Amino acid sequence: MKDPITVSVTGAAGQIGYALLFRIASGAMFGPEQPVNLRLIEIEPGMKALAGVVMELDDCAFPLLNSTVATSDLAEGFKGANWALLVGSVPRGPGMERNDLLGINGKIFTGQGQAIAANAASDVRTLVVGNPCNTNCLIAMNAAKGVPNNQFFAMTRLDENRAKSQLAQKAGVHQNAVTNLCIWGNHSATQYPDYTNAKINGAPVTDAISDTEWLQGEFIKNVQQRGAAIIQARGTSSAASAANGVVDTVRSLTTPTPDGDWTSVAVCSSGEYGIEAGLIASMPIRTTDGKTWEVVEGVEVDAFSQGKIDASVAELQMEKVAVADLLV
Ligand code: NAX
Repeated sequence: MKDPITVSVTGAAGQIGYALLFRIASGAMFGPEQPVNLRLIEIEPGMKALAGVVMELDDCAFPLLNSTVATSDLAEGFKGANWALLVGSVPRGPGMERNDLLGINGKIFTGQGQAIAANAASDVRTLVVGNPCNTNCLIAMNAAKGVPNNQFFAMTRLDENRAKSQLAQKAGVHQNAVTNLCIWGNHSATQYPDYTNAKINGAPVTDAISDTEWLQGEFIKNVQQRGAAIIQARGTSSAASAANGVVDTVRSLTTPTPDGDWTSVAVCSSGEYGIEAGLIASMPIRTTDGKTWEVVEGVEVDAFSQGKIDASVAELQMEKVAVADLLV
């Protein structure tokens, strides 16, 4: 048996946590031969529910689950973590402005970033899911002194998966036929699902879907608004598909990307594609060895795409300004 990987998960008693932990423990995230240690982090009011989740994990008798810790102490929670999955955050309440939310969550991600730097393994990779995830990731990255910026990610994989399904359904093909789908920018309603570079069965999307008005209108809107549509239908926000996005993101960052393809994840920009350096922006990413990743270069950005990317990056710049006092 290999040495276990230690995975810390915040918001572990929440709905995404409930859909995520069992998939990590079952081997869906790191494969069928990789044992895991789970370190589950909740705030005090969530600890009772978390105890119940731990009972259920015990009751699964997962062969790959080596140990489980449940705690509200960040130092204990991030101890030895190889992966920190930051899912927990405070939801936007009635009358709360986006900037209020940024400020409240910002403080949480400062503390978590510091605790990661002080307690996690040196190779720790952090994936932020809790919204607003790009800017929360920016805050955690800045607070985690000594941890390289290229070990921080924010999740846009659920958006990528949503976009692939939308295109596949429109074209009448299986979703496996859709590749090279990049989500650019912010995980928000300004995100840009780039159909111009996506492929269906290896050919441009427009070969299979000639309805440009749909591609530039309804398709983009459907992806941007999918979270709201799920809340309206289900009465609560996406959880299983979000947890699946987390599993997919980690798998993509730990296994080689298929030749010629890429995946979407928000990373710290070094100025690629004119995106301001230091912002956490979603871009096309690939890994060759399952450890190091790179931004795919040379993806064509036409005028339509550029306008959409600029709008989403402008929103990220505004968010950064709103949390400037937390980025010291
Ligand atoms: P829930 O409200 O069900 O669960 C959140 C959990 O986090 C709660 O149990 C709460 O006690 C805990 N929590 C709050 N503050 C914490 C802290 N400081 N430390 C540790 N735990 C803390 O939300 P859920 O549906 O699980 O969603 C979690 C987050 O994911 C939300 O911010 C949500 O907006 C975000 N999402 C992000 C997505 C993405 O693609 N990036 C998609 C799905 C989801 O909307």
